[in-house]
Amino acid sequence: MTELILALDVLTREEAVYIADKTAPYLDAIKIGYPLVLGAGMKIVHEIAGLGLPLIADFKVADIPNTNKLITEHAFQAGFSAIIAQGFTGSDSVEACVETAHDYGGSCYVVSEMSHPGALEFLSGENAARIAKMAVECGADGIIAPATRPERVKALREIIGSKKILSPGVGAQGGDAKEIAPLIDGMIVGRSIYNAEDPAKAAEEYSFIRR
Ligand code: NUP
Repeated sequence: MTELILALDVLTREEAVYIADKTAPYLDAIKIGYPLVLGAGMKIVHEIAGLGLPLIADFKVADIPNTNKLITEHAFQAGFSAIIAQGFTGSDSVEACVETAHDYGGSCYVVSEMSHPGALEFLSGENAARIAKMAVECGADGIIAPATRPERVKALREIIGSKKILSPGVGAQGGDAKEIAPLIDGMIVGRSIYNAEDPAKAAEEYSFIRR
């Protein structure tokens, strides 16, 4: 089974609560990042957590170890159950996020290769592979890999084995849900659900990946 994770990148509390509430029956988790917490404040996390779904903090944490630890602590205290960190900062920074997440009984996912075209300029190929290997060595729970490049997801799977792959890039970024779903553990979908006329129906249409 592949999980469906909503990227809740709307900007207001009202939109966030409405969309999360409507789509929740079809979701396995909700990912919240800067657009929503900057728009609605961190208190939105507590409110959305009330739906009972796991919440993933997409803060792409990318600082020195001490700052990474402080950010991760803040996220878990706010009600998140997982956090996404960048991997290019190196193993000490990643370890700070992983250890802090695990101290809270949560998970940490490390971005190995991003889904947008510009990702190919610096952080794909060999560098992405090195990041994935390092993420495993640091005890991360999984990686973020691009639904826009299934062949890269396959290559990264060879490196990380049974660790989880969460994959954004389906829909608005051009990735194909049917093609990517069998290769990953969690599919992250944002605009093609929250911008749909009927977000619940749009989320339900992805339910085939959960079977
Ligand atoms: O490589 C990445 N690509 C990506 O799109 C890493 C991410 N975390 N994301 C996030 O996934 C992005 O910030 C957004 O929240 C979501 C994809 O949303 P959408 O393209 O489906 O709207």
